Parts: sequence; structure tokens; C-alpha cells
Amino acid sequence: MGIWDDPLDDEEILNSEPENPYLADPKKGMELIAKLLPNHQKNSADNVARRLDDMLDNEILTTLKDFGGNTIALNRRLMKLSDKIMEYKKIRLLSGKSIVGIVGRFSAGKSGFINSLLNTSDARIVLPEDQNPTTSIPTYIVGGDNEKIQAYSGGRTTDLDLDAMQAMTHRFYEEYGIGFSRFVGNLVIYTPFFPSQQKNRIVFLDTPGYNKPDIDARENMTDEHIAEQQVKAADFLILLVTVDDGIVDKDIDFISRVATKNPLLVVVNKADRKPESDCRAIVENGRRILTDKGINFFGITAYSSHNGKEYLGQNLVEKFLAYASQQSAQNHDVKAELNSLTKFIDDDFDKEIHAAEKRRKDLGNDIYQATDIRAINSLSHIYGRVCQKYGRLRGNRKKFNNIVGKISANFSELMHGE
Ligand SMILES: Nc1nc2c(ncn2[C@@H]2O[C@H](COP(=O)(O)OP(=O)(O)OP(=O)(O)O)[C@@H](O)[C@H]2O)c(=O)[nH]1
Ligand SMILES: [Mg+2]
Repeated sequence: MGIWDDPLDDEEILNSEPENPYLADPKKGMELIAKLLPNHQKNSADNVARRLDDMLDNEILTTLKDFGGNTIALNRRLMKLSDKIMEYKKIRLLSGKSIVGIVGRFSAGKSGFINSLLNTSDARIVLPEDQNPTTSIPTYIVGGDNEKIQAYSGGRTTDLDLDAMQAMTHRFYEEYGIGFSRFVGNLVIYTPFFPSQQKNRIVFLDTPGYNKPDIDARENMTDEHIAEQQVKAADFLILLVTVDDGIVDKDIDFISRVATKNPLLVVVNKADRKPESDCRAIVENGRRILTDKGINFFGITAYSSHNGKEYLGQNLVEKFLAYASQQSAQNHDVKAELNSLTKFIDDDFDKEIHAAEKRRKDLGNDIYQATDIRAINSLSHIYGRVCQKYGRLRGNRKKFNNIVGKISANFSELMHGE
């Protein structure tokens, strides 16, 4: 272009990029959809996973009605376990590894952050980044020998080429009015450029932004819901915010809904855009907000995904990833978690049954020794109720053991099937 030529406007710059064939050619776009549509016949592994989910989320709870205050905590553990089991396809893929979920509002730089952690100079496959809403399908990034992309949809795995992966963003929805998120659960990118020290210990989960100003509110809700479910199965979370906005209420709301038991790392991204003093102020303010809101956090740091570096003399990203990978062994061992949880509940049944038994005996003695007829009457009334509770607890324990037996059998089928 000569100096007297008109400078290219944004539209022309965009058009000068090589067109993605799946976005440029509707026929190819529809072929991609057809390839990924689920078979109507659900496969058996899917059914098993769903059965397990129902047993953990609903059936077990009905047996715990007579438990005291800790039912809520148990319920959370059961739900978390069932979320993990629903991610059954990935259990083998993720086996022994911690999931580090990257969350934040749209365009905070989540995908760019993950790209910056990969040795991307040689990588062919990187996550799509754009200033418009981009990521629409939760994407796992996993260390592997070769670069490879797969889609998990309806219990099936489909290999994808790079163009297809890059087309499966919000741009596809804008082009065709059809989103993938309802029938493609995940994309998985295998890459040899994964940080080598953590390669066998962690995987990253890139997520859609949770405040997309989407054209279709319903699509948006589904996306948000799907992303939230998957984030709940993560072991560690990194919240990305920008140096322009810092932490806002929407971040706190989301984090409170999906909190893991491990502390959270907050990354104030795009630090290259502001002087160091501004970055420091945003980080300090963020620290205050997190503390005030009682959020369990590992640290908060200023970072630039573009420069791949951390500011203010901190090295928290690396420390956090090292911390997450040290914890990996105990995570994702779903079978061990299942065993420990059932043992825990079984012990509680023991305690409750013994307590009811003792109370029944004590009341029996009291009735035996009572002389006043009114006292005997009211004691007998209580005695009846305690006997009922005792009977219920014993019955429920039987039911509970029954369900656990079924869960174990289903789980083995799931792990060894296919
Ligand atoms: N200056 C600067 N820009 C950045 C940085 N990180 C990301 N960006 C830009 O911010 C925009 C959004 O980045 P993405 O990585 O797509 O953000 P995201 O959070 O994945 O966005 P969604 O997938 O839409 O939720 C892109 O234009 C990036 O180039 C950074 O460290 N510095
Ligand atoms: Mg993204």
C-alpha cells in the first residue's frame, strides 16, 4: 500500500484474513454440524453415567433424612462426586490429573492466558482469541505427544481439524444462528507444548465468558449453565479479570456459586496496558474485595498474556500451578472418593443408630422406674417416636448399602465398558 492510499478500515483488515471455510461456506458449516450431532440412540455408557448421577444426587439423599445438620455438607460432596462421574468420558483422560478451570467475564483474556502458558511459538493449535465473545464450548487442554483436537458430543468422540475448532466459537452462532454448546459437551486439545513440569499432573479447562452480551438470551443461559456445571467439577480455579475493571460483583457471584475447596488464584490480566502503579492499585483493591467477601484465595497477581509475564515482583502463576500439580494424586480418583464418602456416611449411620438405640434403652429404663402415670404416658409417647426413628434408620441404612452396591457395580461397568 502506498502512502497516498486510504488506510484499511477495520472491516477490510478483518476481510483480509484468510476466511475460515466452515464460516465462509454454509455447506461446510452444516456438514460440521451433521458430523457432531448426537446419535439418537444414547450409548450404554451414557445411560450408566446418568443412572449413577441419579443415585448420587437423589436416591442416597432420601436415606439420610434422619441425619442432623451435616446433610447439607454431605449433599455437596455427593453432588460434586456425581458431577465428576458425569464427566465420565474424561475420567480416563483426566485420570490422576487436576483440572485447573479458567473463569472470568468474556474477553478477560482466558483463552489468551492459557495460550501464554503453552510454548506457543511452535504450536499450530492454539485457542481462538478475539475481542468479541469467542469461546462457546468448555475446552480441555491436555498434555499429549502430538497436537490433536477432539469434540466430545453425546458420549462420542470426533476428531476435528484446526479450522473446525476455530469455527466453533460464537462466530458460528452469529453466522448461522446455531450454537454447538447444546450438543458438544467439550472440545479437547492435546498438545506437546503443555508446560512440561505439569504435563502429567494438570489439565486446563478454558470456559466461555459468563457475561456475554449475546443476541440470543436463551442460548446464553444454556451456555452459562453448561459452563457452570463443568466448572464445578474443576479442582482449582483461576479467575481472570482485566486491569481495566478489576474484580466486579458478577465475578464474586460466579465464584461463590462454583467455589472449590482449594483456594482461588486471581489474575489481573492485560497489565501491559497500564503503568505499574495502576496495576498495583487494582491488585490491592482486589485483595481487599476478596478478603471482605470471605473468598478463600491463594493470591492475586498482575499479568500480561501478551508478554507472558507477571508484574509487581510476584511469581504466583507458576507457584499456583506447582501447588495444583502437587495435589493431583488425590484428585480425580473417583473410586477412592466414592469409597471414602460411603465410609463416612456409613459411620454416620452407625453413630445415629447407636444414639437412637441408647435413647430407646434409657427411655425404657425411665418408664420402668416411673411411678407417675402421666410421666409414664408422655415417656411412652416419646419411646414410640424413638422406636420409629430407630427402625427408619436401620431400614435406610439397608437401602443405602443397597444403593452403594449398585453404584459400585455401575461404576465398574462404566470404567471397564466400551
Ligand atoms: N493488551 C492485552 N490484550 C490482551 C491480553 N490478553 C488478551 N488480550 C486481548 O483481549 C481480547 C480477548 O482475549 P481472549 O483470550 O479471547 O478472552 P476470553 O476471556 O477467552 O474471551 P471469551 O472467550 O470471549 O470469553 C483479545 O483481543 C486478546 O488479544 C493481554 O495480556 N494484554
Ligand atoms: Mg475465550
